[in-house]
Amino acid sequence: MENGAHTPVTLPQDLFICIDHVGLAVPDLDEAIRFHTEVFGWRLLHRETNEEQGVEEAMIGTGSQLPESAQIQLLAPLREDSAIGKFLTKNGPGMQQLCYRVADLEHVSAVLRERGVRLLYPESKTGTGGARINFVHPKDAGGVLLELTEPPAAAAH
Ligand code: V0V
Repeated sequence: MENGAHTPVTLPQDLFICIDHVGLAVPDLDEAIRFHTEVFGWRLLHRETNEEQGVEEAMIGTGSQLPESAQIQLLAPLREDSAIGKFLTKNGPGMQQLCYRVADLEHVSAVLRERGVRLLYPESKTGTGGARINFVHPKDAGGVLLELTEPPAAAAH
């Protein structure tokens, strides 16, 4: 090193806050909620229909308050030609996605695109509870469909 000067070190910056949830494709939402609450003891935290994504979904958790709660998202198809409908036809019920929480989806999307990672949508879409969401193609994430979610400001940690 010249003149004993320190070379500036660029530390990696965190892109992801935590695992927000794991998504399971299920054929019947009511039956899946019943099974996961009655047999596994999860709590039903939230339920909604997302027409654009073609899903009826429920968030179940280990507690009513984040960040203590671990979350699983149960995803049932509204239509056969939806992402979940096609997944069920091809694979049957099971793990469909892994979702990372981010603080700034636009920033993280820009960084990932710059690094050659394909995001499925040019602009973010609306996800559970009003979150902003996008997805990384499974071919660019080691065979895992990766969702990125930026929770609404009030719910963010
Ligand atoms: C497909 N592939 C997967 C996969 N789906 N790999 C891992 N996990 C998955 N879930 C693989 C598949 O095996 C193929 O590999 C390749 O990707 C292309 O698959 P495909 O069958 O030709 O493609 P499609 O038409 O099934 O589309 C796959 C994608 C689609 C990922 C593009 O599912 C999509 O747009 N997903 C994003 C939206 C979504 O999932 N919405 C539902 C959740 P080979 O065979 O070529 O090697 S909505 C949600 O999460 C909400 C509302 C929320 O969280 O708030």
